[in-house]
Amino acid sequence: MKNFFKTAVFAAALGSAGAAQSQEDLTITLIPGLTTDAFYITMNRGAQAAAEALGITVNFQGAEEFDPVLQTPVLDAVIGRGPDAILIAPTDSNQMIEPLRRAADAGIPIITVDTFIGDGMYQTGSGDADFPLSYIASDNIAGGRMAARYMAEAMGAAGKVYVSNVRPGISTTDQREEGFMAEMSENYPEIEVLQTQYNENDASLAASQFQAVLARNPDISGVFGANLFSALGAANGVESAGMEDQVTVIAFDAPESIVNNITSGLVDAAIAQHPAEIGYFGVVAAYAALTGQSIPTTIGTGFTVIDADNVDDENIAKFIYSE
Ligand code: T6T
Repeated sequence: MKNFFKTAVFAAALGSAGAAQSQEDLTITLIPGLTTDAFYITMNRGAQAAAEALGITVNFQGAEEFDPVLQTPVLDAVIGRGPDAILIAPTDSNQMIEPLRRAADAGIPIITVDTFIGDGMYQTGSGDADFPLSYIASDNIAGGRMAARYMAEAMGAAGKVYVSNVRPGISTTDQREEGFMAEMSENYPEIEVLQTQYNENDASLAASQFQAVLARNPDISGVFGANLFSALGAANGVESAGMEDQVTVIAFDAPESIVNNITSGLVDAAIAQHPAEIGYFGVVAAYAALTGQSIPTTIGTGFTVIDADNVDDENIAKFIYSE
């Protein structure tokens, strides 16, 4: 059966199943990219707030590292327990397609949060990865562009920078890098962007990579840490080298430690995502689908830029991630 027809049949089945089941009995499982990351801990806080508001259950279950090889058995175990819906941050846009198809084939509706599979265009009737019902996330290309603009302004629009990133194949961090590169090449011809350094989500590796880039480029003037661990590592590397005054650090994500680094002047700005919003609206979207409502195929959430000017503002506190 073509994907499109499968989806249509699935949506019809979902409507009647939703109507038949008592709403209080609904159980949704949220599978994060990894369990020990303040970004996903905050997402779960939002998900639990929505679960409480709706009187349903949301379970949080995931692997300890951001790795499709570790996420797949977690997903298979969740499929075996048969929740009413799965919210998942797929850890690889291609490698998680087949594991997620097993959930869809078992009749479990899927919504992806934070990251996507395929090209992130769902319910289109084309491609082999359009079967999730919705994608709820930050606009990561726009976020990468924002990071580039903050970097360029802090550096006086000239100098040498690089991106510290996790690994290719992750939709979010790929798009941040893409947005960052596009903004730099379109608008800042005097900024040279060096080769990206991939750190496997390991802050220590990201820190030592800064030392290696510095050894090759003593005039390095900026690092963009494209996610929480990349940013932490980049900041630590800059600090160990005593280069705070020469190097601009722009962080994606806003855990407490990065916010402290803004206060101390080590990090110039953090692009804070709104993970609690992603979790909250993920659960609401799943609930809506399970109770027979139609839902948007994408829901975009916002950003808040934290820098020295607003870091102590009381309205900013809610955007700092929970640990
Ligand atoms: O930046 C977030 C998330 O958006 C990304 O997909 C993976 O890394 C984080 O979880 C931060 O560590």
